[in-house]
Amino acid sequence: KSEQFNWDDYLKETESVAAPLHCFRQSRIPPTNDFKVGMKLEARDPRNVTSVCIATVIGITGARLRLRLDGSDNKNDFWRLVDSSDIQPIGTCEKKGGMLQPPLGFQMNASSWPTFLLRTLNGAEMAPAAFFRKEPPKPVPNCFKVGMKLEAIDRKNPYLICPATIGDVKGDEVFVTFDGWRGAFDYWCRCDSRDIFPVGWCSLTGDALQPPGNDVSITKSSAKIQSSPSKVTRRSMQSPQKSAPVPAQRGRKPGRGKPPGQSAV
Ligand code: MLZ
Repeated sequence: KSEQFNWDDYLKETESVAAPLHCFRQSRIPPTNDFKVGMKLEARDPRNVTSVCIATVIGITGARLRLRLDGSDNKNDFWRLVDSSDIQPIGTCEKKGGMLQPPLGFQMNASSWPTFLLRTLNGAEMAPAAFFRKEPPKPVPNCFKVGMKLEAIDRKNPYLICPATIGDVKGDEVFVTFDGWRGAFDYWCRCDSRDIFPVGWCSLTGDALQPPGNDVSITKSSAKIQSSPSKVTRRSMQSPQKSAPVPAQRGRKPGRGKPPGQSAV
């Protein structure tokens, strides 16, 4: 097995198909990312979604920004696409008659917020309005089918985009299963979620697509794994049981949807 992950080979190996582009709420050509580290913008607080806060661009990855809310800690960074409706230029909130809020977990006394806000915006480099892209329209209806392949954000490690398979479909929702991780990272999301991407997305944006986990075809390759010490180490280090035991199975309906580990070879 070659170390470099290649979708064409992988789709053949797994005898599966990529979910069609029109199923996703993503632009056909990923939006260009002109943002620079240090720029400030307004962002919806992911932990308190009715609040609009000031955020700073901490990093750039493909079509996404790594964001940190001003006045918050460095443990709650989040990632947003440049065409996300969760971000907007500074001034937008006020223009709409809203008020900028301190983030959940604001590290200072709440009474110091107005002063903090003035200071944080003073002399700040504000991201130009032209850098924000329009969010693509919602795809209707849900056209995903069980077994289709995609690239999806690992919500437990949101900087990672990984190969995934549709494990189940129910109404407007899909069950995203991560190949080779035995269900530990799987989740249900709406079919118009901004966290799922068509096959090939990462190669277009320059993001590093994570290779599938090592728990591929547990039964078939178990003998091989035992005989190879390096594999045992890698496997146990990444073992989903260690990092995330039972809760990942929540929401998974018994009987339906292939266990991702076993479906991929
Ligand atoms: N090294 C971490 C990341 C796993 C990422 C899985 N993505 C589907 C772990 O083993 O928990």
